[in-house]
Amino acid sequence: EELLTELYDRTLTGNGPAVLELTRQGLADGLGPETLLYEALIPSLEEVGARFERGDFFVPEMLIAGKAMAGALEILRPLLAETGADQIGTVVMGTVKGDVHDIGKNLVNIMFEGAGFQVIDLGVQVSPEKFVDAVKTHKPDIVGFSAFLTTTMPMFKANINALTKAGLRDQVIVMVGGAPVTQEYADVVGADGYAADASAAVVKAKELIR
Ligand code: B1M
Repeated sequence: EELLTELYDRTLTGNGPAVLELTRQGLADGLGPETLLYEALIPSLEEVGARFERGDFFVPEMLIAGKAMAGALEILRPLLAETGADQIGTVVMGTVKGDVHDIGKNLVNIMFEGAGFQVIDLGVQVSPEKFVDAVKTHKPDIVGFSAFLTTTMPMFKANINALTKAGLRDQVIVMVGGAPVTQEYADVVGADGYAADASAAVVKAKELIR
């Protein structure tokens, strides 16, 4: 599919307007939102990351590619979240302190909404105190922590410790995820659930609230 290749290329070079146009065009041509996501946008950002690691891309390139993808995600959001599913639970989500990556977290939120969860998004750089306050206020079924850097993953443990100290650990299911996170790491910090991507996160969440 030519359009998917072009969408991949334009995301890679961070051409925001072209990415928006191609996303709209793809939908008009009958391509599903999942196809655009999993066959163009996400693979393109993976390549951006690979180029960054090799030193072929720098932070500005990573930033504009991320912005281009975020724009496309806003077009896809209503389509991915619209299923008419019954409300099945509440999730508080945030990217941990020290970490500004939010595209993956936002995608998880969209999928949660599509599955019938009410999502309270605390944004990025969320401190343990802020997570604790939100759990107290909203009494969610699940609290989700995203971390995208090996240097910010230890915040999972800090967040869990803060919940324990506040006497809330037993009242909420803790889920963790993000690019460098593994099931092993999730087990080590004492999380209740881990998922590698947004679709798996929904499956896991449904399993855990049962
Ligand atoms: Co940064 N970055 N970045 N970055 N960035 C990564 C994450 C990196 C892997 C790139 C690389 O080297 N290959 C690398 C981390 C290496 C590591 O620690 N192991 C990295 C780095 C090093 C950095 C900086 C330190 C660079 C620097 O300044 N020298 C810096 C850190 C800033 C900070 O946070 N303090 C930085 C900055 C940035 C930008 C701001 C420029 C931009 C972010 C824009 C934004 O998010 N608004 C950016 C980008 C775009 C990336 C890459 C290229 C793409 C991330 C992305 O959106 N992917 C990324 C490379 C990569 O991931 N391969 C990279 C698409 C997204 C859909 O996937 O985020 O994995 P992902 O989310 C998935 C899953 O992880 C999962 O579901 C999501 C959807 O399927 N998931 C969950 C996520 N949260 C979950 C929670 C769950 C369950 C599943 O339960 C609660």
